[in-house]
Amino acid sequence: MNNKLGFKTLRYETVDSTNAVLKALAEDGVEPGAVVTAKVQTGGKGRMGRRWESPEGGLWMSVLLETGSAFKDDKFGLLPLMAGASVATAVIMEHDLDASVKWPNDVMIGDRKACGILGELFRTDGRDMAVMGIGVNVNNKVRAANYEFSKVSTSICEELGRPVPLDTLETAILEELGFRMEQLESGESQKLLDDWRSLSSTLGRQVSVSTPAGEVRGLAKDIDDDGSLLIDTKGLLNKVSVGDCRHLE
Ligand code: BT5
Repeated sequence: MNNKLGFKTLRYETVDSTNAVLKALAEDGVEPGAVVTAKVQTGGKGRMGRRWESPEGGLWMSVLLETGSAFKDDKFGLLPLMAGASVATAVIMEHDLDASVKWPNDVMIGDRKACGILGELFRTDGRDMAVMGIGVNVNNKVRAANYEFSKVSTSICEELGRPVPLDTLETAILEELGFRMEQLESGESQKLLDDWRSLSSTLGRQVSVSTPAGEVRGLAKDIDDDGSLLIDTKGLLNKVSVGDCRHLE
C-alpha cells in the first residue's frame, strides 16, 4: 500500500522485532519510506537492550528514513522528538486524549506511558539510514495486565473504554511523520522544536535524568537545537543528550 507521502507498508503477522525486520530489508536494498508493521512482536526492543511487550492489539511499526539531508550537523537527537511529536499529535487529533511528549522518547497519556520510540542508526550501501520504531499501546491491555510497569503505563482503549481502529491511527502517524520529515529536510528544525515544546509534559518540571555519567536533577528548562534536554540544577545549566528521565512532581 502506498500513501500520498510515499510510505510503502509491509504487513506481517508475527515477527521478533519490526526494527530488526526493516533493518534487514534495508540491507537487502529496500528504499527509504518503507514501513513494517506486525500484529505481534515476540522480541520487541526498548532502548538499552530492554524488552518492549508487544501483544496483539498494539500498533507496532518501524519506518525507514534516510538521514543524510534531514539530520545534518549530527542532529540525530531530533529523530525521537520528531517521532514523539508525530504520535502525540495523531493521538490528540484522532482520539482527543491528553497526549504529551516526555523527553526523550515517550508519548504519555496523562501521566502514563502509552508509546515508546526506538531509533536505530546504520549505514548501508554508502547511505545513512535510520529505522524509527514506534510502539503504541492501542487495543492491548496494559493497566489491567500484570506487568511490572502496569501502574505507570496505559493504552488508548483503556483510556477511552472501547477499542479503536488501528489503521486510522497508523495513517495519521505516518502523515504527521512525513510532514515533519519535510520540515527538517527544508531546514525548518526550529518549527519541529517549537512543536515539541508545545506538546511537552517535561519542560517546566523537576526531573531526574539518569545518564551514563550519573544522575542529573533539576528543572527541565528547555531543549537545545540538537534535541538535548537543558536542566537547571541550582542555577547551573546541564545539557543532557541521552538518559532516562523521571518527572519528579
Ligand atoms: C522504549 O524503550 O520505550 C522504546 C520502545 C520501542 C518499541 C517499538 S515497537 C516497534 C519497534 N520494534 C521494536 O522492536 N521496538 C520498536 P525504553 O524507553 O527503554 O522503555 C522500555 C521500558 O518500558 C521497559 O523496560 C518496560 O519497563 C516498559 N515497557 C515495556 N513494554 C511496554 C509497553 N508495551 N507499554 C508501556 N511500557 C512498556
